[in-house]
Amino acid sequence: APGVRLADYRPPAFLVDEVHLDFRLAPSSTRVTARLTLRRNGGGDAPLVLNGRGLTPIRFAIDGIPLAADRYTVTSEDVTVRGVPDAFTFESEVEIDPDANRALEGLYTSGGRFYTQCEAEGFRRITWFPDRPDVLARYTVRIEAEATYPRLLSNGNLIDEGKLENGRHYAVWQDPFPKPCYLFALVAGDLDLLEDRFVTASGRSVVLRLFVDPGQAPRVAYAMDALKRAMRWDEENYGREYDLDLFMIVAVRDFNMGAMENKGLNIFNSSLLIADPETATDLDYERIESVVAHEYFHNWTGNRITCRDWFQLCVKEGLTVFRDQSFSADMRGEAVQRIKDVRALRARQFPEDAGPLAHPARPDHYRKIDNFYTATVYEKGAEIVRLLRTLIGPDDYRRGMDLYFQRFDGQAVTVEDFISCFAEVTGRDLSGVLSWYLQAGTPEVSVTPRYDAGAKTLSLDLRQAVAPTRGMADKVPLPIPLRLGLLDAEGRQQSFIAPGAVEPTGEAIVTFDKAEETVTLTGIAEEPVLSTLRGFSAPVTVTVAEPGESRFIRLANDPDLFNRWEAGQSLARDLMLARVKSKPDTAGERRFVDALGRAMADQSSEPAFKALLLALPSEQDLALAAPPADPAAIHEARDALRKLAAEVLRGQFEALHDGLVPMGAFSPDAESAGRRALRNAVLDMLMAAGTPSDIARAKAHADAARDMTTSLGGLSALMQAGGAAYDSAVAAFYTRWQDEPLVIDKWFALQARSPASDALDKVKTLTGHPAFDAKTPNRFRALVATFAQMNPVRFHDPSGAGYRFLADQIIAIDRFNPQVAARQLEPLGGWRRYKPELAALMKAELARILASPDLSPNVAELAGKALA
Ligand code: DPP
Ligand code: ZN
Repeated sequence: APGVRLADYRPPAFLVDEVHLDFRLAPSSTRVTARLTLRRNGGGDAPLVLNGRGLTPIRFAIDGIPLAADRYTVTSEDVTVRGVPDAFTFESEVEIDPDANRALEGLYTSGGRFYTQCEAEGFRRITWFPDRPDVLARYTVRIEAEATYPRLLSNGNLIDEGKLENGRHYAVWQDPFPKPCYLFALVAGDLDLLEDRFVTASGRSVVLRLFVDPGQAPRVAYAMDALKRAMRWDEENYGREYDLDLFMIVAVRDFNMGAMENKGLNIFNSSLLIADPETATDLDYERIESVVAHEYFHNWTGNRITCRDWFQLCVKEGLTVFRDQSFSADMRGEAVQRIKDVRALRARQFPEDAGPLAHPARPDHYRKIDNFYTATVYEKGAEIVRLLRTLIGPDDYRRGMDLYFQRFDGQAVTVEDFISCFAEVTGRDLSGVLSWYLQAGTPEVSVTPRYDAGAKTLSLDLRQAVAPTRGMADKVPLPIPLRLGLLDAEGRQQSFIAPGAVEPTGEAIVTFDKAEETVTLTGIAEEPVLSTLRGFSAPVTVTVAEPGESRFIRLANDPDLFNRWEAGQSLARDLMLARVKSKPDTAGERRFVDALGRAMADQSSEPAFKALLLALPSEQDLALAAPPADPAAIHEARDALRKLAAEVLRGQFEALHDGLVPMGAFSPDAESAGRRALRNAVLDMLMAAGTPSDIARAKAHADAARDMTTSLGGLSALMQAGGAAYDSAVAAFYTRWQDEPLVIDKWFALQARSPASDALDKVKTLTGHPAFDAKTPNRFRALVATFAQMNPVRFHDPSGAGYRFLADQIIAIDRFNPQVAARQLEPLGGWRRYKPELAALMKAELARILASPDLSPNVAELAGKALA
């Protein structure tokens, strides 16, 4: 099938002013009547074309007159109506089957309730409509159902409700803000409610309602708290107030994505809303806080100002991720948050950008837009906004955002529109920022410092290059801001005079935008150690020509905590890669481990930061760093370094583990979470040695756990050793939590990460477990995606059995849920980075997927690209 191209964008031929929807809900036969008030946009006499998929048409009418059969043509994708006037109402009635909808797009059932998911193109599975984001309409929605569905919810304000005969009832909702149909939402069923209030900066009182499965209301208290903090934060940092009198969030068990920002009625995967100390990990709390904020922030960046077309997705997603990252940094500490965000970027976006699925943050063609909800659009998109803010400074960034909200409120915009606001307030040419959105690939930066002792200057020879990506051989140089500082040989900060400045400073931002450029810093007393790309000031890889010593100095002293962490990661990576090449640097390893020990003893640094220092680069990071990768050798090399650390630092680790025992009542705050993270991290490291006393320690850790973070920390430590202690702990965990679906997801995910040689057999057995259900995305991802993405040594089994398992699962789930199926392809798509024997097996499985009958366009697009 031909794809969609940005170059083919045309404004809509018809605009919709008003939409009246009427739902008569029934699980397998819901009737939807839609009345659209349409008018021609820009003249001409084109026929009316409305999207629709899987709809059973009952009737059509124009201006109240039934449409004759020769006036329209229905296909599997749309309806074309000929001879329509310039302004008219179009009415349609369809029947749909929500129970049979396991693609979870459009209107579907979960746990006997009704939910919708319309982004990107799900609304066309509900009714005939111009399903594109640049058609903004006012919605009035009437929902009618049996009394067994007590809550009837949609966007906006409730304007009417009542009882009908036969025990039926109805509700009518009206949303005063024009919106694209992807923001439509409907929920119906038996739900419990947690209610609160928020008073906005201008003094308006907003009712906040979180809806959950019966009995779960106390478990969304944290989400409610996060919501109120996010609402305040957006007022204080972006001047944005909430605009309706009611804000609702509904949790649903079966959901393809994380959460959805439907106007006034967010719908969340229950894993991102429900939490209590016993069942949720600190990571769950952290993600709930950030996703609640993310979806709330979309009310302005996404809803009030939306995308002109789906190519502009990053204009709402990249920007909103940057906003939620900034919020989390304010809530939890900037350095730790930044390290986590960069770690996620490198784990997900860098491989994407280096492989066959690489695409610009603003792509220019696609087959299925569902396939472009990617790390590049979201995470790299956020990095570009951050970089823009670094380039122009926080004050001009805020001025540009103010102008953006003022100028484009109520409109559907492009990336160019967004950038134009910052160009206007600064008077600067920001075309370089646009280039960041248009080019795929991670820029590689190299820095060669040259110190002139006589002149007291440091010249930096800077180079940048981006490897060619599909369809884009030549890249233009990009503006790259390098935040940098200098240390002396003892690790003390050295001042310097930045290019173009007169006063000495401790830190400066040097921006270079040419393929090669030399900049000179002056006034430097002694030969410096360079600390560059502080805070990861641009999404690039950077290589500095410097003595090996420099990283040790930064690891011990850099006032920029990101770079302190980075120095440790980089040292550990090189040491492990040396082992992969069978050239271990034992002296270097010992020196690194000693440095880690000193960092652990540093009383001035936070436990959360220490936990991040101890988390050595993952096997996936190492595979990316040194292609062609040999996952078995990487696994061994990583274990060896961890084992050395466990042996050398045993006393220190044991003391930390004993000293960090949680006391008092559980609190999800960042400081307490940091202590739990560090305690788990030292236990995990000790298990690399895995002596009988370590195993006993892990068992005691698990047995005494009163929170889920500690409990899973104990279990995963026991998993490293395997054996009876692990088996009985896993069985006991299931017995205890079998009635908590979100915890059982964790139980499946834990076992999928097992490094044991029989892990794949166990995973296969688990697909037959009574609690396994591939139709619930959370459960499917817990087992299958965790195995493929988080267990490299078993996934890349030399026999190819891991690849075969994943391919079988993708083919099976594609029959009913193409969106989720397509997202599982990434681990196979990276085949070029693996050693030839493995690459051949991975390719063969991709080819088998591609050849399987009745493949969805979602999977076909990505499997095809991965092989091309
Ligand atoms: N728009 C959603 C989000 O990223 C994804 N469905 O918030
Ligand atoms: Zn989003």
